[in-house]
Amino acid sequence: MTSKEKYDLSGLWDFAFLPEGTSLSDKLAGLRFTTSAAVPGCFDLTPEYYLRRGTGIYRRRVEAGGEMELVSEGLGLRGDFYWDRQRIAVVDAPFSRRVIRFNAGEPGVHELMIAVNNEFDDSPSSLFRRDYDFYAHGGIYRKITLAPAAAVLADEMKIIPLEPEKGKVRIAVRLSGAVSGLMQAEIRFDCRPAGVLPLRDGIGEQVFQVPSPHLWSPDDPFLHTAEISTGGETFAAEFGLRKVECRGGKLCLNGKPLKLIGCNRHDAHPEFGYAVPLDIRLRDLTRLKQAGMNCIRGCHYPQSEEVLSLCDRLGILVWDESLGWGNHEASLTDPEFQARQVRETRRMALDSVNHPSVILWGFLNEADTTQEFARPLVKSLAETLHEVDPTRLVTFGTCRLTKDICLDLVDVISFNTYPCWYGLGQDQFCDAEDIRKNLSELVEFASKPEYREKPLLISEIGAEALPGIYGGQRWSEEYQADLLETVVRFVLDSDRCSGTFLWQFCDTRTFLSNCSQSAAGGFNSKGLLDRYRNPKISWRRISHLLQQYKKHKEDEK
Ligand code: ADA
Repeated sequence: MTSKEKYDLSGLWDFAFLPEGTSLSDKLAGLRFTTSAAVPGCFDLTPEYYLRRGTGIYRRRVEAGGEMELVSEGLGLRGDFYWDRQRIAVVDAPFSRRVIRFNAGEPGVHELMIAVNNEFDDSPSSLFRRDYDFYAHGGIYRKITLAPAAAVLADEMKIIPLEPEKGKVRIAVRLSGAVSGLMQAEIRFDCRPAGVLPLRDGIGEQVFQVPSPHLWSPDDPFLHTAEISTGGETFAAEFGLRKVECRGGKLCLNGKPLKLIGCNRHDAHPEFGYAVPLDIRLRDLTRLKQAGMNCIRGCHYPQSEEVLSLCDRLGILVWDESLGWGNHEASLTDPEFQARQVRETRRMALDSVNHPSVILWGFLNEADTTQEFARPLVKSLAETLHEVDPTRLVTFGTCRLTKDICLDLVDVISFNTYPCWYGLGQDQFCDAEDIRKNLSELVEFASKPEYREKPLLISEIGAEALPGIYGGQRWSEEYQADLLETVVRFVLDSDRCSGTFLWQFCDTRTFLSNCSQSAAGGFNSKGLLDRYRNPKISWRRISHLLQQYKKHKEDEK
């Protein structure tokens, strides 16, 4: 969604650090910026502040004046924004995109300061608690841009495919600024006029026809462009014509049954934290596609615009989810937690709504959904997502399996299960029969009358493999490869299961390693690639299997 020219504020910023427990307000006056820091970047991965908790203060001088719009694409864990030492905004949700409109005062050079804090908040309303199995980095993870605020601003712009094969889409916009009363917006697709959209106080929606419609699919990821012009402003977005739906318990894309085989992928790197460079993201997703996989689950937080655009272009299907991990009753019943979850989940959906790659929306990974107290929040999150786009599918990753009492509230059943890793049967060597038995029981459960119309996904499954450890026993690369090969063969052969997201794409930093079955050395080592993206045996084994499967399918034609 573009209008005016935006200044990308990426680059070197002045930097100061306040250790854990220091309040910024006491130190603000005497702050001394002794070093520099990269934006985007994570200060707790720099040599000086390696894995430290506290407040990293980024400062930059910028030329500006009058009404301005600052966009923060994502930081963590929370950020306070100051303009000439006056606080103009607080971002209290990690990974969350924020549009900050403010008056910059007289045209000239001003000071922009962002105080980013990564201290843990363990209160029930916290969105990122210390027991999450991924690292709580401190930093500005994603781009910061600044632009003069336009007279007309686009708060929401949705292009929802209704009959994609015919090019029929619904456009819904919510504009603010100089938009009172009745107005009209001109619509163009691929730079060709397509009609006008009547607006009342900046709000309007209508069905339009895309001339020479071209479907989007993983094999042919074709993107159309839409432009909406009104009040001297033009807002543009790319979109794709594709349809995802549930049919008779199967996932279907553009009317054909879909089998999802891919990975859970943390948007993380050991050197950059969550400020992953574009080139690494492009390489990650390209090699996933080259391995024959067709999807990622963006675990466990909203994906960046950059990652989603790459998936649109590469033809990789996406499960995008809002931030949550193993949340319990205290949080699930906490009004502030509930409000924050609804707000952030809606924001995630509005930010990813025009990306054709995003076919699934999720939330609350592995929350305690075995009790009645969980249903109100699960229900309102599912309804919130369906309100943004009734054509997209909603789910959540549950490790409660057959004890889960919230599966009726979503479109797709997604089980996180770790046979032959967690729980019973800690055999030294992988027991394929045990895995098939576990998955068959889940298939049987999901085939019950009340669930059989909902597609079934194995949303997490895997085993730790320490790079370079061989022999076939637990923790070795062969053990993981044997386990994942068994899983992928089961899912490919299963008529009931629509796919799996293997846990996980690559090894990732985590915080707690207080359990003997995970996170050796502070890294979750269930990656099919190691932390620097070197393939483990499992990566080659699964890639080979998927190439064979693809060839077999082609030969069948
Ligand atoms: C869970 C969780 C993942 C990760 C995984 C593991 O299912 O959702 O984030 O922690 O287990 O490695 O144990």
